Amino acid sequence: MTVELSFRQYRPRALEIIDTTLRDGTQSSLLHDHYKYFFSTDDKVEITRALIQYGVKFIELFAPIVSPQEAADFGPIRQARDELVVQKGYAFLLAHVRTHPADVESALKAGFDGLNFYIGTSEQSRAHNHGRNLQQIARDARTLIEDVRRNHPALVLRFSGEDAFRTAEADLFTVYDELAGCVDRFGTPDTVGVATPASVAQRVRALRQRYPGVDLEGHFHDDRGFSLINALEAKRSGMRYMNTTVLGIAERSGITSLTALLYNLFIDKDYDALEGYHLRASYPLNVMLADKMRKLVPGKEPVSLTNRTHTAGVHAKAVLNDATVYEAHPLDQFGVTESEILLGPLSGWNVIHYFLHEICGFDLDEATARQLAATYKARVYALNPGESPARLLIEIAEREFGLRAVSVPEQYRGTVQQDMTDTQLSGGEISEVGHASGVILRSRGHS
Ligand code: HCA
Repeated sequence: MTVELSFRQYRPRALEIIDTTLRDGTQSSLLHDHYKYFFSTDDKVEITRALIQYGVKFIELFAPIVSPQEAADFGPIRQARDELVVQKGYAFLLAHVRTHPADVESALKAGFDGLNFYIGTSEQSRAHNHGRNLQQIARDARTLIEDVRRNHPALVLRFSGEDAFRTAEADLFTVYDELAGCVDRFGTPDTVGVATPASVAQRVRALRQRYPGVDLEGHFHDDRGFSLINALEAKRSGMRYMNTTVLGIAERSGITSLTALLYNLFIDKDYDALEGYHLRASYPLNVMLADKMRKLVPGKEPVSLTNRTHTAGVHAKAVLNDATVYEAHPLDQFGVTESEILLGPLSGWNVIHYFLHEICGFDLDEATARQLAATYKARVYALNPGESPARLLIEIAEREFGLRAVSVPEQYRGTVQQDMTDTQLSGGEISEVGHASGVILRSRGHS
């Protein structure tokens, strides 16, 4: 069964994430650094499911013309989307297309819900990328997009002047004026990471004033470390659509991290923007992607265990008394808790691998994690209330798979504290589960 819904039937929320983990995310050099190179079809399906479960309604993919593999992967991704429609509502699959008929044709044939057109508009792009002037860009884009609009009125269409923040405002207007009548959104990609909060606010204001009927979409690269603050500023200035990726992975140093953005909107009490997002799944989402990339959730990602890890003696002691001494933000509500990351009956092998490898310090590979996950899943349903899935998993790992935690020199044991307390949970004594790695997990309900 193929489900089709028109964008015209959808009422956009105050903030719509357009997640591009499966497009710009796969352009991340980090995949290469970790010898992963690309996501498998299964990875893509799992990431699609996780994003939709999280509440994302727009997922950007490469146009099928990019490679036979991308073309082949669209079917399984769409099927995963279709299977979640009843439970989570419709999610739109958008093709990232050059303003070129061949890209458009490949996406239309595959059955995408929308097209994200782009072509460079900055001087640098015009001179060295494609050689067209502004008038040619505007005319060609209009001919192509009007044609798509006429023949496929249900599709959601976006146009981006690539490198918009090095494109003079007047130049951007020259192109966008031609297209305002035939697109749903204008993108404003900060392709090379030159934007600042001030220039973002100014640009968003100017575009909103000139095109009140067209929504705006942001895409902020992190070359200066501003991708998060720029996205927050754009949202504050009235931008509704934001490109993100899980963990912020993308070309070069990446773009805005999905969970970092929502976390900060929560801290800023912009609750309207959070409608429909399953915030407690934030950390599990980060863990899943990190594990797929064979790395840790980076320390610079705000929704990370690192932010609940305390090493200085003074800090660790104070946190044992009361976590708020060194933890100001509600990380538990974003899933940085043992109860949330870990270990229910539905935990996938990625989470199991992460827990055993990164938190418990066991030395295990992916294949072992998969086998262990199967054993764990066969037994976890038989646990009585109050029995700990984490304890069950550790027992299976140690007794049946002979795994041992990597040993840590005596003097460092107990000096690192990861605070996994779920302050939202009621009941259950707080106790400590020490591991040979030296990590102390504080959790409720463990004996
Ligand atoms: C790219 C460049 C892009 C496109 C963004 C967009 C950018 O990888 O093709 O289509 O809005 O940063 O400009 O990611």
